Amino acid sequence: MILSMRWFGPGHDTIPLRFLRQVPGLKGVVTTLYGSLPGEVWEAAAIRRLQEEVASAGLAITGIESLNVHDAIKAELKERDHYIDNYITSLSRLGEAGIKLVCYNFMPVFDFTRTELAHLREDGAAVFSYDQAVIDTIDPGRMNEHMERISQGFVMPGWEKERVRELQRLFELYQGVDSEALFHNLVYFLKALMPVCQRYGIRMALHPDDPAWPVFGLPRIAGDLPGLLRIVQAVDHPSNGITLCTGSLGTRRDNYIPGIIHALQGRIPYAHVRNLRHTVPGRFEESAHLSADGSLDMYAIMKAFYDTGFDGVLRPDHGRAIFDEVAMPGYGLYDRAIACGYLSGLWEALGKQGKGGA
Ligand code: DNO
Repeated sequence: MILSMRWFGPGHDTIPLRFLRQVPGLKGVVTTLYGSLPGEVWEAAAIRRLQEEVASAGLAITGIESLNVHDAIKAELKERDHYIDNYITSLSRLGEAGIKLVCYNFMPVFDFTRTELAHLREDGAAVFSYDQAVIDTIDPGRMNEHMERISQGFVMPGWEKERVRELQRLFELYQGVDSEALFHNLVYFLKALMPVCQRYGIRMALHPDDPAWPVFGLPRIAGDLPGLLRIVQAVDHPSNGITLCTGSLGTRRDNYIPGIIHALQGRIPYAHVRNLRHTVPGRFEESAHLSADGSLDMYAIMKAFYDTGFDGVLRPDHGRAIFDEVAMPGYGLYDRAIACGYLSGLWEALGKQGKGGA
């Protein structure tokens, strides 16, 4: 497993790379050209600059999260082939630079959705939380204002102001796009990408829907095992993979994560590992990574990765805001560093047990 942390790039991330370098066992960062909008072609020079900056801190870019997909592709607009060509050009530039892991999502209009980004827990830690009853009171066309209000001045990934400014228009694009159509649009996109992925050895890693059920009536196709299996089987190529995000899939109590990891063996190039606590149906709050703090069994999850020979990139996901740290919600240093220690500890123990003890 290639332990990594998400880093949003110069000017966007408040955490210096030299701090990340001090996290034990960290191999590199998963990053992106944070200012770029879906559909833009990534310039080779910009990729190189990012790589040089990361390398100068003694780390490597272990993957891209995300290379976002333009809505024309997801909603099958007439310009979709143009945007697919742009995507392929960006992929080939990443491939030329030796970057071989690309995370993306195929959620219409919004990226991940939360009602609070600083929900206070008993111990004073602030976490992301979700309450369907609250979502049901929000006008979908104003969800961007809600996110802006709760994001403490940071631009949250997938919620770029330029894109979500025209939410009403975005919603209109998806009228008539049901989950079946969305699935076929994904398959069309993936089939077009496979030659460039094959050429450079790039592995695409689809991020599951978060939460893993339809929000604001928009279709969702990547929230459970049958949905994910259908996707990997429809384009049956090792480059068509999944980001196994325990926190997204784990929003649904009926998703048994270790079972999903086994069923997708060989098709998981990338893992997001985090925990959350279910409260009442339709409601959850994120927690510390520790199994005892949430509803997911981190040992069973890491064991499933270990037993299936997982050798991809793994990173802790959303951290709690603790120790008065000021950082992008979910992406501070302290709690994610604690998580790295915990996940590395589980992994070391699994490795030593696997070899009959050490
Ligand atoms: C949220 C993240 C998502 C994820 C994208 C992948 O914190 O997990 O923004 O990066 O959905 O494209």
